[in-house]
Amino acid sequence: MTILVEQHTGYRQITLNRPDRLNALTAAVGAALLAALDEAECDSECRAILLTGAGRGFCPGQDLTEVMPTEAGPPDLGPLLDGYNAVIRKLRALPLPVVCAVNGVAAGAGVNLALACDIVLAAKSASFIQAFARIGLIPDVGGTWALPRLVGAARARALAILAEPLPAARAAEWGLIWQAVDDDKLMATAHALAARLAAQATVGIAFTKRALDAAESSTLDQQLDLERDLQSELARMPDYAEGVRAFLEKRPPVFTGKR
Ligand code: T3D
Repeated sequence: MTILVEQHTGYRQITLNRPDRLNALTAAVGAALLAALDEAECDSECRAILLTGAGRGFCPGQDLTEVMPTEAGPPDLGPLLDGYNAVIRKLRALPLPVVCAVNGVAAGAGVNLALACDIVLAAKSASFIQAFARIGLIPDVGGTWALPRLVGAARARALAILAEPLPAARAAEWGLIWQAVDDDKLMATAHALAARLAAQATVGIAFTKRALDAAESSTLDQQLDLERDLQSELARMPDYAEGVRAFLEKRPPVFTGKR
């Protein structure tokens, strides 16, 4: 199995599972990941996702043994990238929060897969390498989009062109990820976060994702209108009623995540 899916109360853990190759991506892994995300979305009990990797690495990007130029000619990377891009689009549009626990080195498309998730934690021993320049490519699967937005133009350019490893602690300091965590605490921290998110107001989180993504290409006027519309819709949701009631009754809210 190239990926593993585990059910937990309120969330699913998806684990990239090719540890002998540090969980390198193939077309089949991309398709399995997409199917797992589709299934999670269709499960009304699933209110968050935790993505991680098996073994000592998170993901070193494309499995390079599968895209070797041969005497017959160069590989056609277009269809392969269409498959990975579908996963990136899915992660961004998923109406569920996605936590990524980067358990070890992330390189190439593996970095940009992590950056498409909503909250990225990394083990302190992990590092992020935009390795593409080492093999004559550009950052793909959303890398050129995400990098400057997360760390600014100067750092994005140096990371992309130099392809040097960025240690997890510095990645957090620069705003590439949310938090660097002691190695032995990573998975416990990630599970606690996924469980916490699974108990939050799910539709509110989905709308927050939508609004923040829309803001990347909106004017202030457009964004103000979108916020008004989404907020008006949320005010009709049971979780809003519960949140206000719980506040007034001085107790923790019990959100259902239902519409
Ligand atoms: O090309 C296209 O289709 C377009 C799409 C491109 C998207 C991309 O992701 S391009 C970028 C591809 N990735 C890389 O260039 C990174 C390659 N890997 C590395 O540079 C290093 O492995 C790491 C820095 C990530 C980790 O180094 P280290 O020393 O911790 O581990 P290692 O010994 O290099 O790797 C362990 C094993 O995993 C090793 O196999 P072996 O020798 O034990 O049998 C290694 O070959 C394998 N492995 C690591 N990365 C890949 C890989 N096998 C296939 N593809 C990989 N990307």
